[in-house]
Amino acid sequence: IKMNYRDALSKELSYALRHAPWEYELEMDAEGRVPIDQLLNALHREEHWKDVQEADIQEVIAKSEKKRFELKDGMIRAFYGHSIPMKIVKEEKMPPKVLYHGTARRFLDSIKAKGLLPQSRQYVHLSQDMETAKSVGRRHDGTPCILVIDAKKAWDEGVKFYLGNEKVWLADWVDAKYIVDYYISTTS
Ligand code: HQG
Repeated sequence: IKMNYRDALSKELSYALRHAPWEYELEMDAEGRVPIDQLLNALHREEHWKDVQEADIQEVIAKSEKKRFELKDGMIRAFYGHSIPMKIVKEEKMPPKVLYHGTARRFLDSIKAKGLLPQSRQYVHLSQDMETAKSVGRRHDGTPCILVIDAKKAWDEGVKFYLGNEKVWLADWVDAKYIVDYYISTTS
């Protein structure tokens, strides 16, 4: 399938699985999984997706630079990014010692005052490495800011962390006291 079709399908999957499963009449389990057949049937009702096949979704997953979805045992889910009212249950896990968060310079004052908030999503999204954080931040600001989070200290003090995928970590809220450093990324 063509790149444009793949990208559009990826966005459609994100929308259905993260933000609006009811528009597709999907029955989502506690971890955010829905039966792939249910999703395909819903997509087939739309003219644009009438021919989409499970193999196309497999191709979206295989060729994506980010690990956004899991397709396993006839079920598909988004690993992170949810905004629906039902809070998706994520696996609690000990984080690496340090995590990063890429954001916009214009959010810094508010972040210093209130800590990292999930905003429109269910969880705060943190990155395993600075490069990933930089690309996340660039979605909000051409010259993004990378915050360094002392995840070990937070974990030791009882803050819960959850696994999104290998590069994306989740938390309910990150107190500003755990932001120990930050960089403004002037290079690409
Ligand atoms: C900011 C993408 C003001 C926060 C990415 C961020 C990620 C605050 C923005 C995933 C704040 C929310 C999520 C506070 C946090 N005051 N602003 N107190 N606390 N913020 O898009 O983390 O491509 O909802 O810094 O790669 O940017 O979709 O979250 O800038 O993994 O798969 O509020 O989505 O993945 O923005 O991105 P977002 P995010 P996909």
